[in-house]
Amino acid sequence: MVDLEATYRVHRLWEAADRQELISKVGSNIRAIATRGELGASAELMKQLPKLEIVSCYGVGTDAIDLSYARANGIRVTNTPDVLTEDVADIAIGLLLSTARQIPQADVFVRTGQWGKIPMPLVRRVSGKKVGIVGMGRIGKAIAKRAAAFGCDISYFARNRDQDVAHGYEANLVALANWADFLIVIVPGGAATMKIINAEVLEALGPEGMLINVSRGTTVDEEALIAALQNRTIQAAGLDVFLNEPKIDERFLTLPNVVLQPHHGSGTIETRKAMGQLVRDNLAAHFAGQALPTPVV
Ligand code: 8YV
Repeated sequence: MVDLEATYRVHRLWEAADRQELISKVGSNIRAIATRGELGASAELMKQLPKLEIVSCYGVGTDAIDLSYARANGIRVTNTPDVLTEDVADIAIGLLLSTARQIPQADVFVRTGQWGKIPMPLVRRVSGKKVGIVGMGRIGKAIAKRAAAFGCDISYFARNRDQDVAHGYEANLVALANWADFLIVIVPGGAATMKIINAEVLEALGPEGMLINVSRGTTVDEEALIAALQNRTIQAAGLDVFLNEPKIDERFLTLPNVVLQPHHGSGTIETRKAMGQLVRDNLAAHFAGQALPTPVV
């Protein structure tokens, strides 16, 4: 923000007590939106900014930006790919280890003085297991690389087989879930992937199966997931993303078999710096009339 303010006149919509009042006051002069992956930019917002030229997104996912409105109205859209790939893959594996080995629960076990009084319950192994990856884009590939280093057998679901990926391809998500011990979700959000992890997929994953979601809350049918965790239709889940973040469904907070993260996959100092730089580089290139470093539209 400080860096943006050095170059631009910045209006902080997210801090405005009355958003509509701010839009009425300055909307007709706004030429750029800087936004975040999970907030995006709706057509409703963009319609109120007649001079809008560019939406620069601090995140790789652009599912919350109305891309068809932007396209139809000559508004450029940029995102921050690549710089966050390794971190999101790290958190996927971190959540997998945390969920299977119950690292957060073991931490509580030590802190609350249970160690030595009762045995720590035995947990589940990760190494050598079957990992199903839902989505084989840049981050999916980085997750596969890490899972392979754990000696895991890997198979993936995607719209199309990727000829550059040597792992098994499964066009049927239920069949992948049935095969896998762990299902890791890393598809883009949006209409095409809405609730693809549904009750049938969870049923197929089974009572020893675990779900890891580092994509978007929208990709999972949360009602079905909560029921599956309550009834032990699946064993456990590790979640970085939810519907209605940060006001997530409170039932998640009471479930012992879920590890929760506050949408923090890209949340390292190193990556957030690089993401911020890319947001500014895209804006600078646009206003200098140069090619955009990472265009989406
Ligand atoms: C967020 C993300 O944008 O890259 C994405 O699509 O969801 C994240 O990196 C980030 O948390 C900033 O809000």
